[in-house]
Amino acid sequence: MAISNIEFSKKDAKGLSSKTLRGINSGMKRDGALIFENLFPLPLLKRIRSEVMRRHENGQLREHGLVRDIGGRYAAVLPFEGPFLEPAFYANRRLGETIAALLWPSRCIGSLEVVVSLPGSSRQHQHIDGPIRFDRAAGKKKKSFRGDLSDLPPYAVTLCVPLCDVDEDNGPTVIWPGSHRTALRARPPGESAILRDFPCERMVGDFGRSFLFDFRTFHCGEPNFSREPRPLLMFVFTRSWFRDPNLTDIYPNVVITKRDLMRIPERHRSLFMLAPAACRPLWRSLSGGHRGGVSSRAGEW
Ligand SMILES: O=C(O)CCC(=O)C(=O)O
Ligand SMILES: [Fe+2]
Repeated sequence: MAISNIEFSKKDAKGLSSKTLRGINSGMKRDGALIFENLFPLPLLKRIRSEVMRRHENGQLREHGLVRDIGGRYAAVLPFEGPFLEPAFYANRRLGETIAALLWPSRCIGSLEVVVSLPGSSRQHQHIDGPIRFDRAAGKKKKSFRGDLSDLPPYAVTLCVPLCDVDEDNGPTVIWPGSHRTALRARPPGESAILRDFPCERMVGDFGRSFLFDFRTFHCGEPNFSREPRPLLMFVFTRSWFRDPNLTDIYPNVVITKRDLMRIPERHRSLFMLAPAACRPLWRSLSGGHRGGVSSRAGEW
């Protein structure tokens, strides 16, 4: 069965209807993934695309935001600036209510990245984004946690927004729906078990379509055979206690200036709790600032 397509209707305008919420919850439970046809207004997405392509073309993404670069596919953290500061983006009502249905009451932004798959990029290895493991040492051996964690509710989800039309040739993301229930087993499955046990679905579609997946859902990016880059926005939401193990060596994961944070309406501010601008720096006078980031300079993060 194909990944559920959530089409928001007029009934969802003043709060998601119980039918839509049922679709969201049952789709995530069954597949660990959902597709949205009309989450963001197209004019906003066009502004976001121009902003991302400008920063890609002038080299800023690589110079200031680079997280990883493998096989012609690079990921960079984006700052909350320009169109990303529009409430219609970060506090989009339909998105917020979807995230609340999955992670409420403790949710925050985990990161905002763009993955640019360049012409000629190769297939990415099949993976999940942020595993949680409870292994421990038993003498010289590793002991896995034997309990069944496959029923755990989501702890982190990624909203993916391709910033172009995506077809079979220009590097679609491939998802193995249902595979999220296997990721936290005592022995996580290998690639061949996932290929054998789950169908795969390519996330192709017109600009404007987006998809959401559980951190435990196996996926990968396919090669880009076209002549154009394929930019994919990855907007991560997590429970407030979760930290993405793939981002431990970068800082900050959420970039917003103190000034812009103060302009975010108070009811949305907790979304940005992982930004240095949202933290209270301690011991400043003795240590001379923390990691050079949370300094006493006004307006800086
Ligand atoms: O490039 C893609 O389609 C997927 C990228 C991805 O899964 C990742 O960077 O973790
Ligand atoms: Fe990934």
